[in-house]
Amino acid sequence: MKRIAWALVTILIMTTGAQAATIGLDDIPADAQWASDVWAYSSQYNSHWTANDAIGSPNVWNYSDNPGAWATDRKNASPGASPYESITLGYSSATQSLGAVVRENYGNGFVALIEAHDSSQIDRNEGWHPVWAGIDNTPIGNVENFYASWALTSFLVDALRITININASTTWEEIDAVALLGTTAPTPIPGAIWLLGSGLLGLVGLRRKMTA
Ligand SMILES: [Ca+2]
Ligand SMILES: [Ca+2]
Ligand SMILES: [Ca+2]
Repeated sequence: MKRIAWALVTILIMTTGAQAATIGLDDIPADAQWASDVWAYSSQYNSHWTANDAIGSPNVWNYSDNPGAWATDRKNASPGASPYESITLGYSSATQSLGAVVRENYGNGFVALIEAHDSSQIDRNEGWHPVWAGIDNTPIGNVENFYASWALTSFLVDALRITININASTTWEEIDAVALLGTTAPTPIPGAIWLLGSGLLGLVGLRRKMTA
């Protein structure tokens, strides 16, 4: 029994390593940074919906196909083609990081993978670490701030590569802005993390009872 309880705790700790939720702009901590420059992108729609449109603080306020955001040159992938596209954004102050906020303004629910770049690696093709992968359940209908969190990196992060699935919706998938979160977690604690936290405390309590 004791062994089973600890296995569950271990699984929960591993699970809490990477989480996702949506948060308000006001919940983004003061030490978060909006992207300062574009390192790379797989495609961009045209001179209006560019990778540069994902730099800086948010400027899209309505759920819409909006030239204030980055869009890829394909609305959807044709059958058999890869539905994945990416944008790589730089940040002016390298920092340890525990999360990111991807502001989604159209076709929401498309983030598939986030990688963080170790600033000590000068070669921009090297030093990439996957920090979040999973299901993005961001609801459609409103501009949403998708918050992905992970265990604080040991290295300083100076860029994020966001891989999106353009088949997440039948319309365009668009990113208005991307924030790199430093060492301060957003408050209030998103629902999903809170629930897992209570489960973890519950199991620790259970273990105490059993060994008493
Ligand atoms: Ca634009
Ligand atoms: Ca699409
Ligand atoms: Ca923008």
